[in-house]
Amino acid sequence: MDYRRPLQATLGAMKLTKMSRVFTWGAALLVLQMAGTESALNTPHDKAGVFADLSAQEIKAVHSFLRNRMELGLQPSKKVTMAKNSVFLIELLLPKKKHVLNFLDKGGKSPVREARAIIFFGAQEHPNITEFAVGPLPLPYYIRELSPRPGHHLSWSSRPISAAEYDLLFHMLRRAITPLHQFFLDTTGFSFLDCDARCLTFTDVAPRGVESGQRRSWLIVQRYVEGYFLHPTGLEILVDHGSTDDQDWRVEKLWYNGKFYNSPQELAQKYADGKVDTVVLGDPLPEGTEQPPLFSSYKHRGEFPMPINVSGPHIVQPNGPRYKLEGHTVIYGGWSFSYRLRTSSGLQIFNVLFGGERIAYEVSVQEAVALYGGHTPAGMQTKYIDVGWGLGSVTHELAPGIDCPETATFLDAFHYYDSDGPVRYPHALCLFEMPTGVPLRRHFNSNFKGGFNFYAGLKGYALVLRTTSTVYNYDYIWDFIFYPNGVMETKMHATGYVHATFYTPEGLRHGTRLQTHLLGNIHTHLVHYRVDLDVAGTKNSFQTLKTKLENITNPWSPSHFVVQPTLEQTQYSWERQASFRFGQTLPKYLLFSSPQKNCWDHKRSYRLQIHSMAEQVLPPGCPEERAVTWARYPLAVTKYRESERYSSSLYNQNDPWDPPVVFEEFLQNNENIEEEDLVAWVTVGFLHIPHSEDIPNTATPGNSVGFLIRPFNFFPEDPSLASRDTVIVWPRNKGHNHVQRWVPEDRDCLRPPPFRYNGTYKPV
Ligand SMILES: [Cu+2]
Repeated sequence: MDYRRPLQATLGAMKLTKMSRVFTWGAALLVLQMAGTESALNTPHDKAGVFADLSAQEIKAVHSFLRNRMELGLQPSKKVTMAKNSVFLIELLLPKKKHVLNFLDKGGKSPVREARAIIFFGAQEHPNITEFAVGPLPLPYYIRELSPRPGHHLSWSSRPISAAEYDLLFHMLRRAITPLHQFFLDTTGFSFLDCDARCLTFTDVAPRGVESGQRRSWLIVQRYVEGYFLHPTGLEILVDHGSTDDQDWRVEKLWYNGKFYNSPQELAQKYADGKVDTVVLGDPLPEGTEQPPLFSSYKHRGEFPMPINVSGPHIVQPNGPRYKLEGHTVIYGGWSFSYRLRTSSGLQIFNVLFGGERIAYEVSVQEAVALYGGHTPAGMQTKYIDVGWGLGSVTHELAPGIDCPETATFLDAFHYYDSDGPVRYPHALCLFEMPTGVPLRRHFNSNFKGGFNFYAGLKGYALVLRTTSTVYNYDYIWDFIFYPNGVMETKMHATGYVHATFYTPEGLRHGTRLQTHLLGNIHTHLVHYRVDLDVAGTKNSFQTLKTKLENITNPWSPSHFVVQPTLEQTQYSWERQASFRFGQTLPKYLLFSSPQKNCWDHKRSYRLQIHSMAEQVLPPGCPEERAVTWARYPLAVTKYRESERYSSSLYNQNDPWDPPVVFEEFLQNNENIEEEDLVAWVTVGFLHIPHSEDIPNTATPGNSVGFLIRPFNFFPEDPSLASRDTVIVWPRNKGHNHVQRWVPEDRDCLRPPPFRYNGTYKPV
């Protein structure tokens, strides 16, 4: 992951000569073809280091630079107090696009490399959060304050929760609910004190309160067993932990099995008096080996009618990978792109080229939210806005053969998030080529006499860049997929444990009973992507195509009518016009066009195709909706602005009432979008009504959403014609048919390396 690694001389430059050149591209000829004449759009891959995440050394350099600034008064993040100044996050601060393009395309100077550092200033009268640019890397000597939004101050209460805060919360809770010890033992068999294998834990939900400035969290008390998210005890506790002095933290309220109590003492007293409607939970860990596994466990149970005890098919790659990884740049067939795993928000790709031409400058995950309904206070309170929970940082180890094929290249990531130095996340990303299982193209040319004139097919392959985010109970799998025909796809698969609350009959209005004491709450997953398309240059326009029926007199039979579709094209001039609300019909063809035309006089375009079942969840204007105004629009097209690079922030979760980033404001100036540098903002998602088969986990089939960008009159013909994976069969009258292929048939089968999984992530 070190971007400064020396690069091979063969990867000098790619030549671009309009459209013709792209057809000489092919996977087999990859490296040879990349040595060509310099041209404006060439991107030597060492230059792509501008997009590379900070290396461990760079993070250390920034951290020690900050620690040495005595006026900052920094203390370790792990120090268990809120009243301290500490560095919460360090990540790459992307340079301005115009500087990067000047560097990549015009031989301009390399943009200064800078870090974004977030400091929590808790050790002062008016605690605050301040963001800084620190540079230049690798040897920083300056610091500059950054403003997420002019005139907006980051409220102290908007900061993400830290490990130190959890530590304090846990200790405070243990103290505060001591009066409930017997109540816990009687109703759950578990406790917070002296509990060994039978401990209680909690899940906190957000937002934390009902208005800006608050930090009041509802905690769901759960039994700490395998899959504890599915083991609520029926008790939920509201804690005010807004003060920087944890001695001020208080339990404000409790909810138990449908009723509210004002204090742990009140609940304990009423319980002792026999005035609490208790639910005694069965033992989830009964003694004896004959017991079936816990319902929340991964251990297999039940029988398939036809048990299969041998392993399934594998991907093998006898000749090694057909993609190349140079630093943070991936080269595959006609594709080349750079990637980054942004600690705060997640996976991003940059400088996406096909056949040497830029298709997109950036495609990136911006936010993932899950908005819930429920009868319990925690259920009705939950609106998870996951960047505020470290969405980009919780990129845990991928398992070969399960999370990615065994043949994948696994890549580590370094995050500085609520730590005191870089933490290595081994195998956080994987990159692999896979057979898609369906031909990219095929045709059987029948002779309609029991034979054929020819058969031809192009094997279906795709390259996948994948990472995951495990946000407590839930796992998101993030994919960027590249096909040989110039199509790129993004996908989010949802899996992991559902967010669930204690079952009461009233809860059925908001979800499904999944176990004796478990309600799976309804929720909607929404994901926001930024798609900075640069379709053959930065000057693009947005237009849509749809069909309109016409009813005309049949020209060859005038007494009859012909009803048929016609093309209806709409040009969009203003941001507001190109912001499509949920509920409005989105035209089928969403086209981002270059002023350049193809040889048939059509504008060279890329089409955005959205695969989603999302709808408007919160009515515009309701209090917390301000944090997720992007979720009003399945698609909004804006003019590129440096100040509009992210649609959400680390702070939107804990201050959704007055967040620093409000996407709606990007549209307020209603800029002209004709022949401008355009950005498409795409919201995808789905309603999740939990069902019994979400036990133990939500499964990926059917739970993925995303979008594709597809060439539309961009190339004169299908660019996958350059692929050598085509097979053509010609019939022969005698003997075997003639098989034409360009890649030798492979009968070898090399074994992939044995399964290994470490599962730890450590400071470096
Ligand atoms: Cu879900």
